[in-house]
Amino acid sequence: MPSIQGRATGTVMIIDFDKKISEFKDKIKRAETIALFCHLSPDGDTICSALSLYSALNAMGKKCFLICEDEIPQRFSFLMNGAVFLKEIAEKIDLAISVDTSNLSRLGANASKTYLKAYDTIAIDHHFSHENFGSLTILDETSSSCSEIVFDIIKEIAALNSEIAKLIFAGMISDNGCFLFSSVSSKTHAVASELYKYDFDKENIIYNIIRKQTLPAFNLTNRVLSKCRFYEDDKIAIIIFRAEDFLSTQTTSADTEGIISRLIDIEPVLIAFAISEVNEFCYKVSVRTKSDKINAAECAAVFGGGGHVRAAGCRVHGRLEDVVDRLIKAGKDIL
Ligand SMILES: [Mn+2]
Repeated sequence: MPSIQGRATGTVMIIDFDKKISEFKDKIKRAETIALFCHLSPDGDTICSALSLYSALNAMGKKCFLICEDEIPQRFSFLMNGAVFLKEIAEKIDLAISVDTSNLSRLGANASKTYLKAYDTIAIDHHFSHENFGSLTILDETSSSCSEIVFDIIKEIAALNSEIAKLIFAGMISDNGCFLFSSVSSKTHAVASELYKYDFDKENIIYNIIRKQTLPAFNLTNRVLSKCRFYEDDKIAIIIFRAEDFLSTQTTSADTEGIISRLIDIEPVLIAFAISEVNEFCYKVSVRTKSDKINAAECAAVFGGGGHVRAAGCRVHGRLEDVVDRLIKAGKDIL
């Protein structure tokens, strides 16, 4: 955890924030073309961090691009306001900015194809596991979302408006469970309080991002929860999304989001795993833990993944039952 010696800019605690912001401004000033990069399997935080910067930088007259190798989930389409994400971009750009991305592999093929080939690079992030890969890094591991950091950056470079406030709010609640998670701090609420000065439909954003469920996703939830497995005196819970579950409910792995939180809410459960079949020998795994004392990121790191203390992810290769056995062992090791 970084010590709080950086100037608190009203909200964000970043070491040398003033220096970093002035470097940020210099880099923006020099760049004519700017590309904003979201991580693979994009979530609300990375999408909204990118969209709000896109809006602010466009208003400054910059030529901006939004890049994400993976499809943006349908549930976020109400935030796009005409913006279009590209899967890749051929032209060499002046400035590449990654948001909410802890390491370069999270940018997929775009990391080497575009990000590293840009004349200059910036990384804005809040992951503990952040690997310094940008020529300028603006990092606050204590922030409950990357969008909160972006909020303080935008305040320094552009005028806030209701569109940007809406995006920042949407990004924040995507990562902090609508202010329910332990990562929420007085700083989080201070940012929210500033956002509420602008006119946007909070309830609609909360419905669209947190509460809304499609009928196929509801059917998928029912199907997999009924087959939930418990291990280690019910301390470890596992749900498995097989290819046939997706097929018969007409869903994809994008519809699994949030289902894992149903497991961690069960009283004896301390660690929850959601295993999602990519193919017969590859599984995408989400890890959730009940308290800060049980480190999900440490567990995911065993398999080359990463994330936060309470929520992390990785890919595990092998036959399904072997994957389950290895996860139970890794779970026992962090208990
Ligand atoms: Mn995030």
